[in-house]
Amino acid sequence: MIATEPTSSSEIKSSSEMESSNGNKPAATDGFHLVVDALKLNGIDTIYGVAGIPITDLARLAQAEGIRFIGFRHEQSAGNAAAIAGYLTQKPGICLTVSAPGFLNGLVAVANATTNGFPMIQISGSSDREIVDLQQGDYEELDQMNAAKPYTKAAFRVNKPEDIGVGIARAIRAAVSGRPGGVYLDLPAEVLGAALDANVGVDSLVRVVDPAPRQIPAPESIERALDLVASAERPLIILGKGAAYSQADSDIRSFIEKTGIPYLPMSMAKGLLPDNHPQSAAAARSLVLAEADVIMLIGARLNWLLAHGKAPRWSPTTRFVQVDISPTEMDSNRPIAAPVIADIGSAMSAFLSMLKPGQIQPQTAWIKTIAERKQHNIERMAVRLNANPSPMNFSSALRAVRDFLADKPDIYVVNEGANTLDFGRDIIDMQQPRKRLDSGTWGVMGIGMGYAIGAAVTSGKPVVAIEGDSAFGFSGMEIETICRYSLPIVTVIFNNGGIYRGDDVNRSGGADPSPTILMRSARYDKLIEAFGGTGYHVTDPQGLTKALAEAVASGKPAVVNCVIDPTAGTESGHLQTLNPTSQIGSGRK
Ligand code: ADP
Ligand code: TPW
Ligand code: MG
Repeated sequence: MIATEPTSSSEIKSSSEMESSNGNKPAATDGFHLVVDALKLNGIDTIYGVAGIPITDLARLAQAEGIRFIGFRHEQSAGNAAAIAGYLTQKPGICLTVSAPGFLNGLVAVANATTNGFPMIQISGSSDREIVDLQQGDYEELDQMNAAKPYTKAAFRVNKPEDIGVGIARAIRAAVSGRPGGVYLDLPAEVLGAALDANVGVDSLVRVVDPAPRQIPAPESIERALDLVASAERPLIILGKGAAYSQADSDIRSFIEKTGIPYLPMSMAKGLLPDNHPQSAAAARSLVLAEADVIMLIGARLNWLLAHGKAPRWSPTTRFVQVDISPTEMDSNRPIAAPVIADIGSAMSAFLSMLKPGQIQPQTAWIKTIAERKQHNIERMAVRLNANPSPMNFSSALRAVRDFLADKPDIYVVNEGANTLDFGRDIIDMQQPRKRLDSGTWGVMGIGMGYAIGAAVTSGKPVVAIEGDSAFGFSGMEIETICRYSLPIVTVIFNNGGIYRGDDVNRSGGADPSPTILMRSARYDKLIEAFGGTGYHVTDPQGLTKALAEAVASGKPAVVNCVIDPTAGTESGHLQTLNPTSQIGSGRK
């Protein structure tokens, strides 16, 4: 966590304390130094970014002062790396960008972080206020702070160097307190370059005390929730990525095991309890959503990923407990009978301490019904999983990945695509919390290499990124970044020659490929060879297993071009219902 003790100027070892040359003149500092000092004072050890005017020297200085700088090929990936670093560490990830276009490139990642509840701060250089405000046409001119506001949790601008400390403190608090999110901090070039008396500078810095304060639940809210759950005949717990973020892993597990309630993990909450846990209802998902009478949401929103909690997938009579740090999340889709407003760590320990012995009894009939459905579904899925079609399909390729990862719970899994994502989520079991990182709340493409880099840099652990061929393309150039920093990332590209499928046709009969078609003959494995990494080209599950084993054991960057049957996928993956079908007959069934 971020340092928590108060500070005084005497205890700060500042990069900006320059020796006074004549003993009379006070030593000077400047905006660049103050930014670095403020970040270091608050425990920031890594910056993800792209250098250029006016922040090149900021990046250099940060590196010189011991902050790790990871330089990317595109700001969106730098921002995604910062966001996932924030999710994994509970410290705001920092993304540094140049003005206007660099800023805008990074903004997509900040917006995505805000949507997902990941704490990050985009710090961007900007051009002179007077010129921007009068729209006189500066180099890379843009009113960045106002552009950022609608997409961020908070946006700040620092207008004088002595406010840098406060600006960074406010950005940190905004990013990590309450529901975490993306924050924008605007640093005009003239503020970065402005000189300031070094002592004044040191005194202006702020060490943020308790940036994400615990939010203790009201005891009556815990009691109300326990009473409701105790009255249930068919209770269910849904764990979301807020639960994973909270790092209350052992209390969450104890509560689930003590009460015997079946649970369903949302995709990034997989691994909070191991996926093979007997109480997991993941393999009976439709049944439990439709039939549960009381559902306890823990760090999960009733958004589109849960069909808004609405019929026909959900029972209209289900009653809800919702545990969330954000009070305004309640009743957003379904009425919440028992809201618990708290951080999940505090809520779970309150549940455990207020739970009376025997208050919640395992509901044996319900548990038996779920077990039977699980068994049935697992058997059905096994038929698909164990088949060996040639060419490979999503199931047979993912079986190889699943089996390879089974005894390596430490490995991070990044996953994006449509079919590649949907099958990947269902087939690959997770055993540890926060090891699965995916397209998240927006179902966005382009997070792959950024998340992989953020996870590898913060953890030092290996990452396997399972990418649709389209998904990979959004951040593919970061393969060079991965090689430049020699990160232990193995990127497996499920190459089915397109978005969803590789066999779509041009309805005009013309020579251009269909809008969803990509090059099936593409040799993504050769891309990484240009940067000194290792490429593999595989066409069957055995080849995939072998490539994974070799690449992961090497600890070096690798790309596996994994050839998948172009006819294996479905349009929009599992989201066909969201796809309006054309009235003019061009829609794929
Ligand atoms: P999922 O997509 O996995 O269902 P969401 O991102 O929709 O998860 O929901 C996460 C929820 O968790 C958000 O409503 C957020 O406010 C909440 N949350 C995040 N961190 C915490 C925390 N530390 N304590 C309590 N709630 C949290
Ligand atoms: C930023 C729309 C959703 S899924 C997808 C796109 C382009 C790619 C699916 O093809 P892929 O997977 O990755 O090859 P597969 O296995 O089904 O073949 N732009 C953004 N985000 C989204 N979600 C899209 C476009 C989309
Ligand atoms: Mg594809």
